[in-house]
Amino acid sequence: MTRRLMNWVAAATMAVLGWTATPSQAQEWRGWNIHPPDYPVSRGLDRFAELVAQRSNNRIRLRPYHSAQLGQQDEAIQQMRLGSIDFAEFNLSPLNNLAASTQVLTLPFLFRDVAHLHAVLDGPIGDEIAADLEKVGIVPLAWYDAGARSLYTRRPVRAVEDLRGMKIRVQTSDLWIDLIRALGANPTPLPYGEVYTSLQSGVLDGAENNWPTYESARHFEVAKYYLTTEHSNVPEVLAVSATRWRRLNDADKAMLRAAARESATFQRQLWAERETQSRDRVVAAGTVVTEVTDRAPWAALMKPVYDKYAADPRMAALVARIRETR
Ligand code: BDP
Repeated sequence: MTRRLMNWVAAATMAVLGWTATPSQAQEWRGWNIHPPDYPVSRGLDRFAELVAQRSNNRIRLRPYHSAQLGQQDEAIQQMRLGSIDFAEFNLSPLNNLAASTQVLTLPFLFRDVAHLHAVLDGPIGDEIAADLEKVGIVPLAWYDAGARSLYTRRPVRAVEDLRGMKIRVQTSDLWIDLIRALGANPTPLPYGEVYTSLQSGVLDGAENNWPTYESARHFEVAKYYLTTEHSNVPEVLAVSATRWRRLNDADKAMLRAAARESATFQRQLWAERETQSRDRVVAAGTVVTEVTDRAPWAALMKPVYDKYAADPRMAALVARIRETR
């Protein structure tokens, strides 16, 4: 590069940075979301956008793109790290391989109930995990609910033996691969958008998810046996790209955090209602539910998962602190 060209590039870069950093300049942010508009996550994001527009006098305009219009989750995570997506709502599982501490939130049979999960997320452990995500370019602002995940299959499964060799879809996460393997099944990582057709064609024997997703993605049409294993309570995160975050002043950061937390309170209420509604809807449509009343034998099978993912001192300490959280 010639010196003149270098000077020009430097001047142009400063102009761009200077322009975006001007607080009075209106900015439009692109937001990624996998769910359809009426889903609790989507309504939470819409609320977040409204609050930020009001409180910034329309200076920061958040535009959530619902229904995976901006791509599947793994691509969206990369785009957010590169700064081409400004905010998003992600399940934590596809972040497991990127930020190790997120794995503790995915671990099977760890949380006693929703109140326990909230106490962990909204306290110091949540802050610690958020700091790790920030290091990889994803700045968490609030935690959204995603309920408990259970297994569902094309053929009836009543006991763990029935799962042997079945191809079960998982999200992109090594922990999830080991978890499904520990059940004797065959874990198959696939993007969310391919699950329906893969269940339909028999490429998959089953998948696992919460009631609202099983219902909204219409997986109940192609895998009608739902077994309430409730094996993971992995939550979700509302986050902003580090590229955007770095350019905000402290007042805007505080405003965005408060708006995100308020949207999470709203999302959590909607979530609780939607879980029951979704379950009722799929049962009315013919889903056969098998209740798992004793989860102890399922939890016992998870020993290799804990041995692998909760063994190093930091992880072991996090798990112990989670168990102690009241
Ligand atoms: C849903 C989550 C979504 C995930 C999806 C999945 O809300 O973020 O992408 O599961 O399994 O429950 O891929």
